[in-house]
Amino acid sequence: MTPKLELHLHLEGAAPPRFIASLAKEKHIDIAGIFAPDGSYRFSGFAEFVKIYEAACTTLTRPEDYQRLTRAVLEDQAQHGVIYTEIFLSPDFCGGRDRGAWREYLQAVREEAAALEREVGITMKAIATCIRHFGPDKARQTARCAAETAGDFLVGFGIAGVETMGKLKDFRWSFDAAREAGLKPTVHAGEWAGPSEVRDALRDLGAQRIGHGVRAIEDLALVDELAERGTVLECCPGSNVALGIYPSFRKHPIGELYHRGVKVTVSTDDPPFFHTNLTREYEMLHEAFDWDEGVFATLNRTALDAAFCDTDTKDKIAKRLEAAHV
Ligand code: MCF
Ligand code: ZN
Repeated sequence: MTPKLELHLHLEGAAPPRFIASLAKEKHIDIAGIFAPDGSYRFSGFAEFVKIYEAACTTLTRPEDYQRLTRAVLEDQAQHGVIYTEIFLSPDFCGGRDRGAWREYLQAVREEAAALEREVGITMKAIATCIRHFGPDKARQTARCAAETAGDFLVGFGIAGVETMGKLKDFRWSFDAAREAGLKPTVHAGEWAGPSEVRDALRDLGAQRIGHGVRAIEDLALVDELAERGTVLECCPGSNVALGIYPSFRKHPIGELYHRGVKVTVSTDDPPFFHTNLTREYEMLHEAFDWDEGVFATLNRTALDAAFCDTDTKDKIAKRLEAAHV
């Protein structure tokens, strides 16, 4: 199987619905409304997605819940050939932005990730993420949690959530604090809003990578700029199609962005919500654009170059990629 890197995956968003349903039952939390009769997550459109995502998070109340979740998610990724993954985690959901609690959650995730690295050979790093629709004040608390725990496991700082709310420049303090602590910045932009959000992410927050970024395609001068700067887009085509931004993989701009020299990578975002996994994403891209192993090897190499981890980890992953392509 092609070894794969994944740079854009929300930990709670990767929780299988059965996992969340069983925690809800255990804790007598009534979230039955978030499930369809067949047991999958039920939502229609982005606003409802955000609502049920956050409802699912109410079942994750202890570090050990995140520990179990980490195991479930990494085991699943390893099944799809993922050897390196960066996962979004938020102090907002892990202990309600309390710095002591956040440390405990992060430690639980980190220990389980280390166990999985030994057991199935997948390397995980974490990106602390603030939530745009919670506003800049809460983001500052999130950034303080993140800055205190920056290191070889927590390597990045990001922002996700409702892109049409607020202005990115209002989150500058948080991104500056995170950057000073050594965390590398990635910004969800150009998904629900147009190219101007991508420009803001670069200018106001100094984003090294853009989460999604696909709507940059609506401004070809920006596309050229992204290509020249070498900014990496964390594209999640299946997510965009499932949420209705594009009608199909064939109509997704990842093909044209790649063709125009933009550095693109492929991730699943929130796989059980979008009925996808990385194997399916590759298959759909093969069908839509005739991408072959050579293109996928390029995308994985791009992901490795753009990874936020230390150089020793990069060297180790590079060797595994090379071994697969001789
Ligand atoms: O990338 C997708 C869609 N665009 C924006 N935000 C999210 C996506 N998946 C999860 N999120 C948000 C989610 O609503 O990320 C936050 C939640 O607020 C969690 S980050 C650990
Ligand atoms: Zn995302």
